[in-house]
Amino acid sequence: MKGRFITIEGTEGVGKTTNIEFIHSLLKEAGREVVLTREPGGTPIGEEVRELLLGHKHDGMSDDTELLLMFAARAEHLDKVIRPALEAGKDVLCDRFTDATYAYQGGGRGIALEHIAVLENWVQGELRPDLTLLLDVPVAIGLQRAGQRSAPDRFEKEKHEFFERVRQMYLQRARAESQRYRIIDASQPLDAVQAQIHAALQGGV
Ligand code: T5A
Repeated sequence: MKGRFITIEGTEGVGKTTNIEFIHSLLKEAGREVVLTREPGGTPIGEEVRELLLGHKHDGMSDDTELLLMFAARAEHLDKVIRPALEAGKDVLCDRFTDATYAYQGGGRGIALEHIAVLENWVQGELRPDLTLLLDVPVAIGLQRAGQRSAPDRFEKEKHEFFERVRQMYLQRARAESQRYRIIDASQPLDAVQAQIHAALQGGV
């Protein structure tokens, strides 16, 4: 049996890290074997690429370099973790995936969506998430939450307008692919957010 590929998305500080363990426990309670992973990252090479992308050592990185590094890490992740798990019948629960590339590199940086689609088709073939939970909050609230938690990474140093474009691209994609996406109002208190997540998962994949 093939496993299900579930991704969690959203702008900075929406609560992905906070909620992913909750989702993990719901899936396990439902009897699923789950591989919990993240992007960029999820493999030794991917985690090294994550450091290049999020650290401040390469603050002047070109937009195309950033895009290609995201997909380099993703190719390794698919080969070593995601495809083997799905083929073994396990669910894969991934903190961010290619929707983040459309939102950040497409919406945020302004890279042509057609270029991202070429890489998506090359690296993923036909593989797409079965379900994507988009945690949505106004940008100001997300940045405030993220700022309280840790020092800003290379992305978190971008301006408010950048994250507004990221958020709008996520929402645009969610509306265009409503079969796959569930939009969660993550501006609510945590118990209300988790009630929405529970309902979204019960709705099936
Ligand atoms: N990226 C990634 C790209 O540009 N392209 C790509 O293709 C990919 C895959 C990755 C960065 O890489 C970029 C996007 C990102 O900038 P990341 O660590 O995955 O970085 O992403 P972040 O958004 O930076 O993750 P964060 O850890 O900052 O945010 P979370 O996980 O969404 O938020 P979380 O859970 O840490 O919560 C933040 C704070 O809010 C509180 C929490 O307790 C915490 O203190 N909180 C709430 N407070 C009140 N009410 C609620 N409902 C709350 N929920 C959480």
